[in-house]
Amino acid sequence: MFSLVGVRGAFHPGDDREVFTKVLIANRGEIAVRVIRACREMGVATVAVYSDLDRDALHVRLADEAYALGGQTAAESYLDTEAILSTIDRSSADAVHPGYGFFSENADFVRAITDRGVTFIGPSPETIEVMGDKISARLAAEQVGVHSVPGTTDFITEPEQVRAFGAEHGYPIAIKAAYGGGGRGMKVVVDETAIEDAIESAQREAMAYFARDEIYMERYLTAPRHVEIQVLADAHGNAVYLGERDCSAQRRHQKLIEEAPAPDLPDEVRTAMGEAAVAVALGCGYTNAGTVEFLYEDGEFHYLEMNTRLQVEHPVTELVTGLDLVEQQLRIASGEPLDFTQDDVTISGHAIEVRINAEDPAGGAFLPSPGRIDSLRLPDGFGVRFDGGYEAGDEISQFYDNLIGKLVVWGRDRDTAIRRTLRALGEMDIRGVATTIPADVAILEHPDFQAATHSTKWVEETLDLSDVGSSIDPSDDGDDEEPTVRKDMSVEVDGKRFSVSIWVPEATPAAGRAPSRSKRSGARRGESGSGEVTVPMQGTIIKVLVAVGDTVEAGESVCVLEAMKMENTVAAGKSGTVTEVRVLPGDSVGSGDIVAVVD
Ligand code: MV4
Repeated sequence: MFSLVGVRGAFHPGDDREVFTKVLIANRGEIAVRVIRACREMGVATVAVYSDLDRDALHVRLADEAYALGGQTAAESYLDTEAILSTIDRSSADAVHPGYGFFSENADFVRAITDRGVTFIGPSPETIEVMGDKISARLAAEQVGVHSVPGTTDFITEPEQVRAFGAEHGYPIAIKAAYGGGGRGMKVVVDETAIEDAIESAQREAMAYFARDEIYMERYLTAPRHVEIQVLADAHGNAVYLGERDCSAQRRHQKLIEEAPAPDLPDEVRTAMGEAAVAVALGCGYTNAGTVEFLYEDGEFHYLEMNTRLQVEHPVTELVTGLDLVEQQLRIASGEPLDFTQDDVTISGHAIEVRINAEDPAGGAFLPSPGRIDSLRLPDGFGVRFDGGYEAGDEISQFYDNLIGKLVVWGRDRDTAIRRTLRALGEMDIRGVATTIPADVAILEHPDFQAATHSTKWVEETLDLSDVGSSIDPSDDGDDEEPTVRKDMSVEVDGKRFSVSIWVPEATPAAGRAPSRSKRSGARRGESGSGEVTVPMQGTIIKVLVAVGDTVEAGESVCVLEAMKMENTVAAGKSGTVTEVRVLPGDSVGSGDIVAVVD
């Protein structure tokens, strides 16, 4: 933990406004680190929370105070409301920053903390609820004259409704889950003959994912770009837009690269989209930082939904506007009015963010690659920023989002920014886990990306990743480093964490290195010869591929698990007969849960 020299409490050179005294960050990884940094600059004390696996994580090391939540999985730790509420009490934090994911869009959590007189750094629970429901979010935009893709806000009950819509608007048609989101359960109807099947499978999937089977429809845009507007709104009725981000380079709803501004967007579209986003924000009483998502195709934009949180890709907006969005969030949440207007917002140059995940993109597979980061060399130089959640020696756990960090690069124009991003990626060297860097390089070097002719379909349908190799070098067992003499350790006293340093003789076994990742993953593979088929991470079962009595081979898929927005097959560890199947599609499972037994 750092000790801050100087006086505690918010200070702003040149004025005497007060924000918060102590902010609890209800998150982990890079976003927790990002928030801690902004708080430190503002003179606000920080409180980290941590799971058992994160006792020594970077966000914990950087915060002024840190408290154990207990547990390993997100559900047992970062999503344990009671554990977080009691940490708020113990630490006397006066505000909570939720980061993204976890409790960031959870209205019940917001009510629970505000009931205790603690401020939530985000919008009101009512706004979160309106935007969390697809149809009410669509109606909220419609009310202020902002149009979604042509469609209906009625539930589909009869195939005839879809046939009539197709006759009027044409095909393809998207059938979506009314209480869904994230593209899950969306079905595309290409012509009249496919209506019945699409309705049936959309309802089935909506039920499996969201436990409600109401569906509605829209015209389906075949190759749109994903353009989103960053907004800031204060509690005094002021709202501004801070330009847009293009997030079209995505795979299975997982964004890979984002940029600002959106390339080749006509200025009048940019302005109209910004004004539409502000209208939506003001219309729903929005406060704090938010993002309004649009699809852009053939010169027209269509409202999609509003994200009521700070987003992963917020730094590209920071680089082109010069504004610190987390600082703005704290000021807004503490009741300050925005101290600038729309006319003061200028966009300079171009920014690109590359998400660096611990996933192996070899052959386009993007398989999770948890493990210890043996070494981490970061790029530097003009226009280069790295927002990371880990340092060398830290462990990427299978239980959480595997984002190692984000490389965010500024250039005076898009070409400069692309070249600089490639240069910076070339300097980066991560050992011990595979990373998405080879796929990021393939995207940035591709003529379609450079010409900005790509759409949201491009990575999945056009980009050929079959030649992309793994970033992990199998000959490198990570054992070539000398052990360090000083050891920094943490002790926990009554659930509160303290850092201590001890110096140990180099030669004692206590100073020995942790086993290398390759050895440990070998051991993990050894365990999988058991007849109990377990899931490697928390998620939702979307398909069960075997039934009791089936014979399976070792390595054969038993079910499909959706986790971290990706489909993962869960394979049998040994050959034999299936004697038990313990899950159904739609079931939520936690890491280590047994889905089937093979005898
Ligand atoms: C669409 C669409 C095309 N037409 N709706 C996917 C996530 C969810 N938020 C909405 N999504 C889409 N809705 C109509 N009427 C295409 C997508 C879509 C998409 C949207 C944004 C970013 C990436 C995407 C990838 C595939 C599909």
